[in-house]
Amino acid sequence: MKPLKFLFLIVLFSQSTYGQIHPFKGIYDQDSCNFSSASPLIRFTDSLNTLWQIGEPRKSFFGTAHSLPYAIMTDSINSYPNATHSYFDMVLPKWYPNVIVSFKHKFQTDSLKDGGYIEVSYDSGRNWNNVIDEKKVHNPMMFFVENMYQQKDSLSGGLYGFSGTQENWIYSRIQWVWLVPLFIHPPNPLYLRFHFISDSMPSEKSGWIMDDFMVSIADMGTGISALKKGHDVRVFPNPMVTEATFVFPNLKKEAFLLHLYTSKGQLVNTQHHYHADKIILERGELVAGLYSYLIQSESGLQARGSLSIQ
Ligand SMILES: [Ca+2]
Repeated sequence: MKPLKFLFLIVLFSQSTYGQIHPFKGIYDQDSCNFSSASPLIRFTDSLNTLWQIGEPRKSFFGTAHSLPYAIMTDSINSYPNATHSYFDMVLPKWYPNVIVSFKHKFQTDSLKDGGYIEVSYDSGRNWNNVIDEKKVHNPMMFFVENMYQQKDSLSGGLYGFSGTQENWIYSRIQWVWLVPLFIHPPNPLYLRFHFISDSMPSEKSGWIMDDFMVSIADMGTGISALKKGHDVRVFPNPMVTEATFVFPNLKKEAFLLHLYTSKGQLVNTQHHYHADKIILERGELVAGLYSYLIQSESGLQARGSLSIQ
């Protein structure tokens, strides 16, 4: 590849049609995977996977993992084969009203032919769309990316994706914001699928290496007013054992979200309800302890309180 084209490609990835990630009132990390131990975030659903390996890189272009010792990559030793297509999935634990998915990566492929792309599914893996088409396909309230490919970075077959050579680790981030209106908030967990494809022309290139996946949320905190008084929300029983009922006035028949946080501030449960004036929280996998809840309405009403689980 000519050096000039090289530079052009790298510049392409560092620009974005969707601007920068919006931190609002702060970004809070929720879940991560650095490949030093098994993580429920990463799943191998491609039964024909011949490509993706978690391990220690042993080819010169990859160098070492971003966080030692392990990363996920298209073969730890050999160049990627021609005419290949393999993927792995990332399944977010919950749908958050706004979410940022980030990862560190580098790649070496035949430019505009072989490379990687990311798809998103809102229905647990039945339908997939390229994540760069989010505004066109799912139209979240806001969608931002950093260091991502664009709708003009084509791989073979016309798919949009990363290709060419990215020698140093780059930090790519994707952000969805769904807070208002709540009724379009997707009901299922967000699935991401990381694909790697190559065409029929052999090449001696390393492929794609990724590490340090992170799921974060941004604290929206904008223009929210409290429900009239604290006692407008009743929670019973509190402490709860198997379930608790949250009752609140909902005269405008708005959609409401309930968020439950641990005492350390980690979001562990999000529920959304349409037109309800009560929300029943099932215990599920929640361990005993003290939690705090936040209830938010479509128009920005909110109430906070604490909930004890025995
Ligand atoms: Ca690592």
